[in-house]
Amino acid sequence: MKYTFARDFFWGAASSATQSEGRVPGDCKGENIWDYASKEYNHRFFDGVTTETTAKFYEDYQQDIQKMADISFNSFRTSISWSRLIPDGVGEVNAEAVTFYNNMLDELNAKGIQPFINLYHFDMPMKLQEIGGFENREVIQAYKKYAETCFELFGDKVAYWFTFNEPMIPAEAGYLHDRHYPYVVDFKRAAQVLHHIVLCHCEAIESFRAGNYLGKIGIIMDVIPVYPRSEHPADLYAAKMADLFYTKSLNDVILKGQYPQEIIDVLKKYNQLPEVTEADKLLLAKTKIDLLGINYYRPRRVKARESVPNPEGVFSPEWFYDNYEMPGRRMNTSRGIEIYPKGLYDIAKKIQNEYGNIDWFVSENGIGIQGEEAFIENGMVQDDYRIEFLQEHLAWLHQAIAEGSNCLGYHMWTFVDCWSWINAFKNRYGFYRMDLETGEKTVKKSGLWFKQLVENQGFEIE
Ligand code: IFM
Repeated sequence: MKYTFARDFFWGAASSATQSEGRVPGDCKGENIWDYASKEYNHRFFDGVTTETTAKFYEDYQQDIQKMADISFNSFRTSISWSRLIPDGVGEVNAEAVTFYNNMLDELNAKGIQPFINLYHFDMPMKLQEIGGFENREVIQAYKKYAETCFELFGDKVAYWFTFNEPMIPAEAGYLHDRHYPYVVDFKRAAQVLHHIVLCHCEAIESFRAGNYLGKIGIIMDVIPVYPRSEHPADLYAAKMADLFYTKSLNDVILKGQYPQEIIDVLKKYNQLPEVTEADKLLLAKTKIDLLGINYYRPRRVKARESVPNPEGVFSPEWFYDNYEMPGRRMNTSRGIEIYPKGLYDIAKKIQNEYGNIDWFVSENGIGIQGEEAFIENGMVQDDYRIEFLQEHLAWLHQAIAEGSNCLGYHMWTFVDCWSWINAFKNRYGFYRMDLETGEKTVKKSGLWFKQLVENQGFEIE
């Protein structure tokens, strides 16, 4: 079977500033929450690796971009580090950062690799976190100013902008589930953080439209499609609630301009509603994006709860469902998550049927593997599992496109093995392997397969 994609399909990979750039003396970067947390809460990070040691993109960007060209990328997403550009979050702009981002963007454009630039990928400047981060409404104006600074400085080099990567995560992981700094556990505060993030997104889009910048702007969402254990009404309710909390609430506000009434009702009932003003509602209603990025890694399988939640405990979406371990599910044991390629098709159908078939692309998809050195033969990681993963996901994506989905591209996570939040370098995702001792970056078998894929505008399997 042959899978052919459009000639102008975007092919490439995604990364982020904090996960790839690293630090060098004299870079004048300000501290962000990850620089701080990976030192102060070092025990929470795999092997104690901090943000100082990432994929060295700040130093290696020229060679790295050549390596992207070597495997035929036509696009690449990264983010601007807010605390590199504006070390205190507000105020003075760091001239070193302006030079770096200008050079990096020029290099990408010169190599025919379209830069996709994201403004916020989990990395709040520490100075702003000290006044409450996204919990503090003042930070919305700081973010707006940061976005405007980026549009002004780099607008002539960037055609695709994104306001946030996975906007749910800073709220959910940082304010409810104790994974990201500031390690707060409080649903109502998480909901307020999420609402303020959504307002930041809207404000940045307002500024982008007002400035008449060239190009398109959107947002990158992580979507975990939900599947109930059975058709029993209790399992269906569990699935509905998991989807409402983690996906629909955010998708609806971004793509339909309002929070679903069901989430308002349930949060009111449990006294967890964030503060939302009438002016906020008007802003949400009028904000429209041009392009949606979807990060897809796994499904969420759920069943009806088997116990009653502790009424004195911390309110959370998990009050309404239990996770379900489906017999025979196919696991990526390195990450403890299920591999389910059809999930990508299901997402595409949802966008098509429920969200106006908006233009979108796969902004992340990938497989993180621990101990990948075990697969090195003759100096190259023989990652056939990654090629298989790509083929299976692309086959489902191809089917969705054949059925009318407006999917414009596919970005893998990630270009070269990089630092991950909490897991640091435990799981490797890249098309290139990063040797942490020598800093050497060598292509994996999947990188060469990807090159063929792009050059042939598709692939064939028997
Ligand atoms: O590393 C992350 C990225 O920052 C956001 N999406 C998931 C990736 C892999 O875990």
